[in-house]
Amino acid sequence: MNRLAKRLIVPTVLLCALAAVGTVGGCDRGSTATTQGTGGGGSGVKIGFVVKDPTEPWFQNEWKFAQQAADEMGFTLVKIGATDGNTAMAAIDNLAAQGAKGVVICTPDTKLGPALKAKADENGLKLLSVDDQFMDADGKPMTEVHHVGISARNIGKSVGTALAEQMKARGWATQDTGLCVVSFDELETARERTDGATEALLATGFPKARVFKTPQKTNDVPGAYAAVDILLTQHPKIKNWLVCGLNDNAVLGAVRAMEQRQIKAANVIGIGINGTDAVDEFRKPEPTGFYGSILLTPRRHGYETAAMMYKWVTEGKEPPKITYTDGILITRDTYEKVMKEQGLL
Ligand code: FCA
Repeated sequence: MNRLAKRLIVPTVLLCALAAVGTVGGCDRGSTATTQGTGGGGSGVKIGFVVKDPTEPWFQNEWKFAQQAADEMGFTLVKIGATDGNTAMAAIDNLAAQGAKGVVICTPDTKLGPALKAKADENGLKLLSVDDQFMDADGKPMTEVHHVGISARNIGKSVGTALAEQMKARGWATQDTGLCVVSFDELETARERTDGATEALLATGFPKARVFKTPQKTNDVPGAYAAVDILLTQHPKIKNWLVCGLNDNAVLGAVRAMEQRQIKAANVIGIGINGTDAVDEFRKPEPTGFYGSILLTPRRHGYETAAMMYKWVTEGKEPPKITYTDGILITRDTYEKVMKEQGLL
């Protein structure tokens, strides 16, 4: 299946499957489909939770934790996967028509911020953006929309520092090594992460001339694979690669492209972001070039955002305008312990 087809069809299929076990259908709406919570709903309050990529474990975790809040607090959670702008806009109408009072959203397109905000206002829905902050017409963050996001630059810096430490541990010479930056600069949180990683590595004395940025066209594993494949064609002589990107998918795509070129795992240090999407990789019997990930806090992004919204619509308790969350490095050796502690495994 080609990439476009995958992006359009897979979420629909997945959500239709979810809808089949839930109480509400909605598979007649293309990639928009909704599922309602199993429990709760006692308060009669409905809250929407829209995510840009329901196939990504990160977003599945957000939904799982948001559902916990719904079950505990007794409201109905309406989950909507919106992989494109039209679907995201339609999701707001759909929620309003169902009588929802608020929506938590990670939009597939941050430039839609003003349009999404206007639509939410028009429909009397309270709005909280999560992960990807809305942009205004000048490309500046829309600070008037309440937001929960990661401290992207600091998390990126943790990636850069960990790359430098692991490079040192492996005794790599700088002249044999390159930094592969899988970039997605149109998304602010992505740019901040990869810039932060690069900055921290440069601060350790790594030369700027050995930093190679390669843009991914789509924010998924195939998009990163394609971007890194081009980079490797351009630089066939580099022996060791450090890899950073916006999330685990970006680094997984890079690692797969390197494996395809017979670059050994021992010559690759990839460090992702999310952690939730790295579990299958860490479970492989042999280590791969995917060395580690900065584990974020999906519980805070799912449970807390949904709970904040519930309190806002029921008690008038306005959430903070901006909340930043942090992360912690996990590797093959530590992920099980750390993720168990955080209720993620
Ligand atoms: C963005 C990324 C996700 C996740 C989230 C916190 O939305 O695309 O993978 O990292 O930020």
